[in-house]
Amino acid sequence: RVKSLPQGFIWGGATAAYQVEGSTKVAGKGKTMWDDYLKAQGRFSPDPASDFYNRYPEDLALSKKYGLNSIRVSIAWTRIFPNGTEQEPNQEGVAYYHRLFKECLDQGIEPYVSLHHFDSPQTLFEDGDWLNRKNSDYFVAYAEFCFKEFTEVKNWFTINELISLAYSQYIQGNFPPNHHFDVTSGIQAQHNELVAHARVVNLYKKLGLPGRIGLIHVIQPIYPIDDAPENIHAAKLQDAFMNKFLLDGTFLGYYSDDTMESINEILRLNDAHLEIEDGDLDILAEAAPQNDFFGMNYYQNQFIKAYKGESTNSFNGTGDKGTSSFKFKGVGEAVKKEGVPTTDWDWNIYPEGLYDSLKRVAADYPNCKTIYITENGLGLKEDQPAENEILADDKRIDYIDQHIEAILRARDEGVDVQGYFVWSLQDQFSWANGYNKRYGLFFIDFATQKRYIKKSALWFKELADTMK
Ligand code: BGP
Repeated sequence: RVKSLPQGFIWGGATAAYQVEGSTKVAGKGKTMWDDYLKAQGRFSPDPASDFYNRYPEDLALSKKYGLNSIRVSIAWTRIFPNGTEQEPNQEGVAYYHRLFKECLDQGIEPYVSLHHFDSPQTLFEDGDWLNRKNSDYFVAYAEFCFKEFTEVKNWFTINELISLAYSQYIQGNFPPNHHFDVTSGIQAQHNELVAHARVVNLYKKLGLPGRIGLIHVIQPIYPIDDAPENIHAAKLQDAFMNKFLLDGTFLGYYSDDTMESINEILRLNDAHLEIEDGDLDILAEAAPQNDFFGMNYYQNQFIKAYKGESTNSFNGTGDKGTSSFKFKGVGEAVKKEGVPTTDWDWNIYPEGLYDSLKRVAADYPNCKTIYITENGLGLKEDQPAENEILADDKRIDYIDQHIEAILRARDEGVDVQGYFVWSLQDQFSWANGYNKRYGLFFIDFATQKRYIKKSALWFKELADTMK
């Protein structure tokens, strides 16, 4: 059953600063938008997370041992500029990332580095986060600092999952500031983040730096639940909001008429509006052909049915199967499809959606060159293994195996996929789910921080060896 990976394939594990580092109050670090929010919520703490701040050498050694050649990490903006706005960097934060990158390179693990992974500085968050365009100036300044400082990094991502941030903050309401169906903010945040990304890409290219740069979108392909015309239309609207608006802006450098027709219909039905300032589209157009690569995250698809009532939703952040619902006025309602399995968090398991998404991006966006799958994986509730026991996570292996299969199929048909990062390298803190949703190749006992091997790590190694 073991397939083989193409020579030179990027084979890595993914992490994000706030989800793994812990140590949120040390060495001059500033608060992110999560610190006070999580404290007030009282469900779970971002400390110690996976204690990666201290234990990165151990996790990198494990990565190497199990055949990984790359890692996704993010820089915590608030370790470098604690308020997001300072002129002078926090040297302890700068030194930490130099140590981390050095350890990666010493272990032969190539770092792929994001500048923003859901962790806006608290001060900027209070000032409107991405909705306040002034904050993008601070983001560009932070990016420029990182490019000039961390010259050992050759692969950059600007922002991780622009849609998830906008959607979770302003539509689904499960990220601070917890707005539900605030459609104006939900679309404006997408646009503003995209312009910020484009400004950073344009800057990177102007600086003539020797590395590569791109961004990360999660793609959730949307399928109508059946062939009824109203359901097909609902799926088209939801797709424009979740995928096409950002893909167009990123790789066409403008929002196509077809996309704007759908977006405007959604805005009209929800009394919402989008402001595109003079010059924004020039910035997008300049960046579109300059992305060196595209990071695609993929977990699941959505099946959609038309919905005309008032918007309402409930988020499953506990793993109690069947507790989620999503109904977006005039757009659609998420429904389950018979025969498509779901996780305890109600996520569809649908590898075909990854194949379809790769084919779609390759067909519709010629500016999208090399693709890396920058996240894909399965969240499970898992029990503490016994000393020296290897945790049997066959479900995860099966999930990853089916998705690798989809990737290799798309590749055989000409889609330029050059790598895969599993979400996640080790068990981590999950934003809206806490610690019981585990994704890692390595199990962590969060109380002692001891690492245990899961069977999926062995499977990963076996596949890595096919490249030899
Ligand atoms: C992506 C994020 C990650 C990660 C993952 C799993 O959206 O980029 O940060 O958390 O999804 O999601 P969750 O933790 O909600 O299960």
